[in-house]
Amino acid sequence: MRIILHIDMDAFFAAVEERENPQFSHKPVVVGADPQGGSGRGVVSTANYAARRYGIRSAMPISRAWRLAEDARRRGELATIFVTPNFHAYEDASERIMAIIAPLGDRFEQASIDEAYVDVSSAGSFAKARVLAERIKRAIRENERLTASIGVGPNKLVAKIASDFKKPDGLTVVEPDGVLEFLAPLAIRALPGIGPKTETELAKRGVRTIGDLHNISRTVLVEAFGKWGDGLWRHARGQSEDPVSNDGEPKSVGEQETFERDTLAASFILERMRDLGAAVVRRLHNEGFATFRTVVITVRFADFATATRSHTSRTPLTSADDLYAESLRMLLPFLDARENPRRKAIRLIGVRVEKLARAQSRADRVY
Ligand code: TTP
Ligand code: MG
Repeated sequence: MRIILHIDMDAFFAAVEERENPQFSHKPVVVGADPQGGSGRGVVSTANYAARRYGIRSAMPISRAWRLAEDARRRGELATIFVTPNFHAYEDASERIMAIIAPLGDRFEQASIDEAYVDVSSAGSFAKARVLAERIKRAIRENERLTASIGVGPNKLVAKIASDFKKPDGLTVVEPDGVLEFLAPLAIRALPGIGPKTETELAKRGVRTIGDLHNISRTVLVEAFGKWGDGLWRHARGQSEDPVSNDGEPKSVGEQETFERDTLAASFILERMRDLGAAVVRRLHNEGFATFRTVVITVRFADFATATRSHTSRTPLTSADDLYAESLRMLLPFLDARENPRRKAIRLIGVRVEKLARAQSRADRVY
């Protein structure tokens, strides 16, 4: 029998900010781009639960979050605190949390900066797994002054859905014979890979909950969605064999952008490169990586001729500034005669980092 835990920190970036800034406590907090009084660009990274009451969510434009906060304030509710991300603080907390969790199971997989799976099959029973989950929550609370929500299930799929079931500070245990009953009332969006498109498609067939999905035959789902329909049928029943392991890890993280108009305006191109690099480093950190050594840039000209350059540093690089410095060195020659003698306009640039590494585990120091 397999027993899997999924641990997911509550409002992670915002919770770390609250911990570091006692004056934030009990106030709505939004971590994200600078709102610049409502005209800021960029998005919300996360909002604490007080700010979510105003409708503020991850990935929402920061300008919209600002308006929602202003509306709330005008209604006489608490003013919202906006902070820009301090990735180092989140990584430090993440590292220490992972070091608490990793040694407690048979296998461990960090799934993002704030979530992890642990295979605890050797605990032998769901009752013992629950005790372990309680211990993990307590250790995180006592050592980090942060809360986590944990799901316990017979596989990763059910454990993940269970960790999301009661948030914040939740613990939900779903035993094998309770899986169907647990899933049935949930909205189909709780299943991985169901986006707005599939949701609309299924709503046309009267399917809103996972229970509704149970009433549709495997054949009909395969006819409607192909091979993925079969996965949907299995997921709706909480079936998944996915092992807890770090094998499927990304080997690189990259971003690219096609400009609205082909250009050779250096200040514009450099600014875009800086933003792309910042986005790459953000994603890198969100995936739980701390460093990279290789930087690859791509330049595509108006005539679609495409060049790539790469450089591997001997020492690990960590920040958006490091990445910008490296990419700049390789990009500049494409803006002048060195790599671009005919001064062709540029259509697209991209930047990617490779040779990724997680921060070193501190398990031995924590315990
Ligand atoms: P999540 O675990 O998805 O969100 P959360 O921890 O803030 O809230 P919840 O209590 O619902 O788990 O993501 C973890 C962190 O990753 C989050 O604190 C900030 C970051 N993040 C982004 O930067 N952008 C995003 O769109 C999302 C979803 C998360
Ligand atoms: Mg979380």
